[in-house]
Amino acid sequence: MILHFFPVAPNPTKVRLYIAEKEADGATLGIDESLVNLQSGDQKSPEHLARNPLGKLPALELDDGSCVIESLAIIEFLEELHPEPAMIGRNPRERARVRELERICDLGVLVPIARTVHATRSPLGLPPSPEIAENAREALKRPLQLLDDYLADGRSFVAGSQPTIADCTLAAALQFGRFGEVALDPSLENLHAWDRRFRERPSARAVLAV
Ligand SMILES: N[C@@H](CCC(=O)N[C@@H](CS)C(=O)NCC(=O)O)C(=O)O
Repeated sequence: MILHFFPVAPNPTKVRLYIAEKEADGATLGIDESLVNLQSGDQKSPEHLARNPLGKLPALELDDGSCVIESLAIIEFLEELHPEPAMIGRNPRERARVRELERICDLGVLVPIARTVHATRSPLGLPPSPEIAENAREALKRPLQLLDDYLADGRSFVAGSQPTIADCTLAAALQFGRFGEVALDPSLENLHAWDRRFRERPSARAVLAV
């Protein structure tokens, strides 16, 4: 299998962090990586459009040549192939909890951070929009505060005592925020502490560039 990615781009990054976490705990996923340069527009090349007609990353190319697109679908697919270590919970209730947190990290944090970055200093060359940036910064506040409140109980990871896909999505989002200079409120002390801890992990060190 080949994961088509671009460094720092948050959706490929969350998949890469997930793979690195699984492998750090002993799983062998057997995935090669291939860079598609977003800044050169290679995601819109015929070669990549054949993998993902939407012209986006990531795409996981399977051995039969077909591709799984959408970061969360890729992660769920890999988790079914390699259930250990479990990164989406071990029973229906745990899985629901992990998935709800991952959606909060994605829709509540990653998406508004990406909107802010693309509306201020877009690496893809999108035009600046102060209004979009302001709305996205506002939308970010409540989900970040909620995550900070959850982390206040002393848990090591977003969903509890073990890393899950929610940590991967949040770490990918915050990296893109650092890249795009999206300042996070310093009063979110639990969130900042989680971020510092997570970035010390071998998985994060191997994947994160910013
Ligand atoms: N919902 C998709 C979003 C994919 C996406 O927007 N990827 C970005 C990189 S983080 C991309 O490829 N952008 C390039 C473009 O839109 O041209 C997923 O989760 O995979």
